Order: sequence, then structure tokens, then C-alpha cells
Amino acid sequence: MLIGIVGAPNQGKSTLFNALTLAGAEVASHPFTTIKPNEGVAYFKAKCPKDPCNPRHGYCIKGNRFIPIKVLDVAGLVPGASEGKGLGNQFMNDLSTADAFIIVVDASGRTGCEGELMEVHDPIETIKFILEEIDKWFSGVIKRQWETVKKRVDKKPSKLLAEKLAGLGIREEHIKHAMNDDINLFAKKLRELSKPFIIAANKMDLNGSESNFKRLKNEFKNTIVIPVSALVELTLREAGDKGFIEYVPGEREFKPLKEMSDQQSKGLHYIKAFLDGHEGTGVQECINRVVIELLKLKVVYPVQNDNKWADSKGNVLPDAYLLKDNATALDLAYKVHTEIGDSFIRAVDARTRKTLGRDYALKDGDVIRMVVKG
Ligand SMILES: Nc1nc2c(ncn2[C@@H]2O[C@H](COP(=O)(O)OP(=O)(O)OP(=O)(O)O)[C@@H](O)[C@H]2O)c(=O)[nH]1
Ligand SMILES: [Mg+2]
Repeated sequence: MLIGIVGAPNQGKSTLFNALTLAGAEVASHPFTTIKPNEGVAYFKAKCPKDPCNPRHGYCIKGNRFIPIKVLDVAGLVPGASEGKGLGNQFMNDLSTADAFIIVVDASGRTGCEGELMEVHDPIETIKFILEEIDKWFSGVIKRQWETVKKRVDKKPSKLLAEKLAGLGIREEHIKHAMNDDINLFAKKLRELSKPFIIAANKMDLNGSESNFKRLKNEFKNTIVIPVSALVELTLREAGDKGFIEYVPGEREFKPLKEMSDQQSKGLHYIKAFLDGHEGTGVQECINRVVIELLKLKVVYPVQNDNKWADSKGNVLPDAYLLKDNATALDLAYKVHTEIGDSFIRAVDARTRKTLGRDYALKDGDVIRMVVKG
């Protein structure tokens, strides 16, 4: 699974990426800072079924299990990118394998569609052009493939359909005409299905962002719009990483641990004021809502010992897998290892000790032991 971070230049994509991964991607207050994509690991936050535990990947703090998921930060997209403007849409191919997008926009209205600094700009306009450019990229790819598919069938598909629909007075030119319009609609539908997105209304720590956030929510009613301050989250995560504060990503509070300089204290004061007025920085919420609401994944913990919920070495809940909504016990077995899948006999629910068949539909938070041949 891969989450793509998309948007116009200078909106805070790399800052969000750094806040999620602490990977140190380059950030600057001018457009096109990012050219090559940055790939890193973010974490989905789940309630851990057993505290303490010993994760092999990710980590667990205070009963919060952080499960890895890949994220990709790419170059900024400008209007006309599909015709080659800015860095063109070459880099969009980097996003081909993404399963969902986080579209980042400067909700304070201080950044224009090309990443230029402005006094007043409407972020709704930015989101609209981003979606248009993504759709143009998609229909470009689909049209090219459609041409090759057409060449492969013995008879032109439009001719074939015209013959079948002749009874309705439909001629081949009607079909060609409709197809031309429809391929754009078809591409749009495919984009909606294969690249669902949320909007990260970023820079919420700046004046003016609150009203734009409300407008964004109102304009994109069927889309999840999250108020975010990537900069506040990055500062908290870095301060936490250096041991200055105790901070659990996604929480509204942090605890100072060390003496700090005046400047550091001032910075934390600014952050506290922001957190007091918000539900958190919104950064963790972006990942969690993409995972749950767009990708519809659930967390399952395979174990070898259903008494201790541990592996053979006594590590408690060593693995956590993010699996598709319809995943079965057998799917989990194959995910753990092909051999386990091939030799799967049955599974056991470690909570209830009930035997589960291969087709058992896994539930979020399940702790499962698999029984295999041999
Ligand atoms: N106040 C505030 N500034 C932010 C926030 N997020 C990012 N910035 C600033 O916005 C500027 C652009 O940030 P980047 O993360 O480089 O933006 P980008 O979208 O990756 O830009 P490109 O790579 O050029 O497309 C930097 O000066 C950041 O410090 C935020 O939440 N609040
Ligand atoms: Mg960047």
C-alpha cells in the first residue's frame, strides 16, 4: 500500500512528509523544492490489544500501536502540467502505484497555484486545478491504451457496437462521437475509483486559514477535508525525537521533559496555543482516515502462541498487518508466508479460542493463530 502526497508547489507537501516520516526531505519557501520523489514510512495509529508488546516493525507508545505504511512526496503540480508546464506531468508517473492521495493545500490562502507567495488566494481554485490535471493525466494514459486495444480487435469496437445497435438507429459516427466524450468521463471515474483522495487543509496555524477551511469543506462536501498544521506536527515530532518533550502523534497534548532555551519555550508556547484551539495537528488523522475510510484496511495480529499472544521466542504481538476489508484467514496466512498459506489447516481466534475456517472474514483487531500441516 502506498499513499501519494500531491499538490501545487510550496503548499507544505514535504513538510507533511517529514512530519510523518522524520525523513528530513528538503523544505523551502519557494516552489519546486522537491524534484525527485521522496519515499518514506509513515505510521497508522491503532489501539494496541496488548500493552506492553514487542513490534518488529513500527512501534508502540502508551497502548498506541504505530503500524508502517509507505508514503511518497512528489514535485509540485502547476496548471497546464499535462501540456508540459512547470516540471510537466512526468513525475505524475511516480504516483501511478499510489493507492490513495493526500492533496495538500495552503489553507491560509498565501500560496498561489504555481507556488508563488500571495496576499490572498483561494485554495478552492488550487484543489480544482489539481483534480483537473490529475484527470487529464489519467485520460491521456487511458486514451493511449485505448488506441492500442482498438488495434488489437479484428473489427473496430465502434463498428462492432454500431452493428449491434443498428436497431436503435445508432450509426458508427454516433458511437465515435459519444466515445470521445465518454473516454474523459470513463477516465475520471477510473481515477475516482483507483486514486481516492482526502484534502489536507494545511498551514492552519496561520491567520485566515479557518474561514478557508470551512469554505473548502463546503465546496468539497463528499470529500474528507482535514485541518492540518504540518509545521506544528514536525516541530512536535522533532522535539519528541530529541527528548525535549513527550509527544504521542495524534494527541492534543505534550509534556515538556527538559529545560529549554527561551526561543524553544516560545516555539512550544505557539504550538500549545495552536493545539488548544484544535483537535491536534491533523497529520496523524490524515493517515488514519486514508487507511480506514479510503483504503478500508483493518489491522490483524498473527501469533504463534495463543496464550501469550506471542511468537515462538515470546515476543508479544510481534507483527501487525494492514489487510483489505474482505480479507480472510487464508489471506492472512499467505500474507505472513506463502508456505504458511500453502500448508494452512485452520486458524484460532486467540481471544475466544474458537476455531476459524479458511474463509473466516477477519475483523479489525483480530489476534489469530494459524495451524499448519507438518
Ligand atoms: N506556517 C506554516 N508553514 C508551513 C506549514 N507547512 C509548510 N510550511 C512552509 O511552507 C513552505 C513550503 O513547504 P514545503 O514542505 O517545502 O512545500 P512543498 O509543497 O513540498 O513544496 P515543493 O516541493 O516546492 O512543491 C516552507 O517554508 C514551510 O516551512 C504549516 O503547517 N504552517
Ligand atoms: Mg516538496
